[in-house]
Amino acid sequence: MSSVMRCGHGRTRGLPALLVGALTLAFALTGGPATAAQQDTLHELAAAQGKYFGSATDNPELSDAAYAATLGSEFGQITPGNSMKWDTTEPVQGQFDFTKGDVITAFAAQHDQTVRGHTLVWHSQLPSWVGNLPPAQVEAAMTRHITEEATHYRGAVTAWDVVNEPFNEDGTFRTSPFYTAMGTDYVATALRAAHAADPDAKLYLNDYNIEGLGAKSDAMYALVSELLDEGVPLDGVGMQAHLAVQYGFPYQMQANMRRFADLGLDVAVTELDVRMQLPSDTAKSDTQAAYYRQVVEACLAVERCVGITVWDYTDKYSWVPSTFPGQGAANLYDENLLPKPAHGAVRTALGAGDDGGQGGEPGAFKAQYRNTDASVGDNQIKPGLQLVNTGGTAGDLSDVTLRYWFTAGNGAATYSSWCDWSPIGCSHVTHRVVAMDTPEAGADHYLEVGFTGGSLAPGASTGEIQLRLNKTDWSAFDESDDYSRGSGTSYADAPKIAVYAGDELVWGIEP
Ligand code: G2I
Repeated sequence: MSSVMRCGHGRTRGLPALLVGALTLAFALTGGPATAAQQDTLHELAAAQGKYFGSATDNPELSDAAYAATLGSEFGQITPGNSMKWDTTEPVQGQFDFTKGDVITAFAAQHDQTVRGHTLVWHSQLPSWVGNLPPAQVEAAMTRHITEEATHYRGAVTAWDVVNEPFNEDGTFRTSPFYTAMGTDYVATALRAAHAADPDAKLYLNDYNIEGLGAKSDAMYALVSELLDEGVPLDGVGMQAHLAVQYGFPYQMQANMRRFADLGLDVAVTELDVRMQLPSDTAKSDTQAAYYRQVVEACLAVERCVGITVWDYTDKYSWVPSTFPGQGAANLYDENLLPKPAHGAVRTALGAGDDGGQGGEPGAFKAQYRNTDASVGDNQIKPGLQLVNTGGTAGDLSDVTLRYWFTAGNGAATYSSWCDWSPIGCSHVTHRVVAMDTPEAGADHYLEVGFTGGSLAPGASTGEIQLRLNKTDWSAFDESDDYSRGSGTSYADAPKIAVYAGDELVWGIEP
């Protein structure tokens, strides 16, 4: 069966000057090296350096398919943001509920990820019954809680934040039901109980504002030194790293990590984010990217720094705006799950692009689709497509193609295809109809869309490409069963539209 490629008639609409400028720039970088392998994920880059790269997550977010896809693919470790906390796991004394945490560990198992358990003993998100216990009963309640939870998650949780946030800012011990009942001994008691329940888990103390040298990290240093001297089971220190553009980078983070490492402890960055006063602008975004980069560099420079966890990867699910009104934009990906400059900075710091001179990596892309054609039985098929660069580096478009699959039905076996409009200019868009050698359900042909060259900046989209095709005898289609067709009339991620970089499938599922 023959297939036909025809040029579209470029119907160009007026564009705002700013947009035209941005697109001209985006398309200035034509050419570039041929691409061969799919872009490494953040975790793959970190793993190549002997570290993990992880993200916090939470149960409600997992029903967001696009969110879960990136969580499952880009990260090698996850931490439940809430689901293993005391108020969730033992809301009533002696009544344990691990349902939510089990969802997290199952997700991790499915995606070959490790899990950091967070957290066994903390003054916050603590059910009121604990605070209401007579002090003499708190130790038994704490030990029981730790024992039940750490036993339940044996094998599924590789590291525990056993005690979270034990210190005030000045380095004194924070008051809590545990401190009130047991004094500073509660920390050693908690660690021993966790070790007894799961001897294989790495046990951590975790806190914020201990990333740099200072009174609070000095207090943590003194505590862990003492615990180690006493032979208390302790494997590491977690530095949360909730940073803010307006407060500066932690003082001497690398030196601080190193002093803990020199005690024989692991160090982990456990909750990294970098918030800012909204709205974001270029200067704040640049500072944020620099802070993320500096954290990665500090961890890479200290062998005992085992990995980095971001406190969720997207602004869509950040804890920041509700806690610090007017602040936000703290994460590596924006609210639309598109990578921000900080993402590129992390990738670069992790060594992306160090390809030994073998040539660049293909871009990471996704396809979005909207239905611009309500009629399933007329003589034209009119998909709206857009291509988004989901990677941290500019994506070379010269060998990128998209496929939209459909069934031809009766009539002529030759086609015309058209690009009706796109902000990138239809003259940059190529398209043709291809007959499949082996038809599949809902697919015996596909519309293939490509580009004459150019590149897409990290996070950028081509914007809408309005496409149209017909048989040369203008006979009707039946689109109702077409593989790639969707009914949504606004743009959404389209897994049934494939994106290829060269021969390699980089997005979507083929029929
Ligand atoms: O506050 C940021 C983090 C600081 N270090 C310890 C972490 O455990 C802490 O995580 C946050 C969670 O990310 C938030 O999601 O802890 C907050 C509470 O301390 C969590 O927020 C709570 C809300 O305050 C509740 O209203 C809500 O019911 O999340 C709960 C579950 O969505």
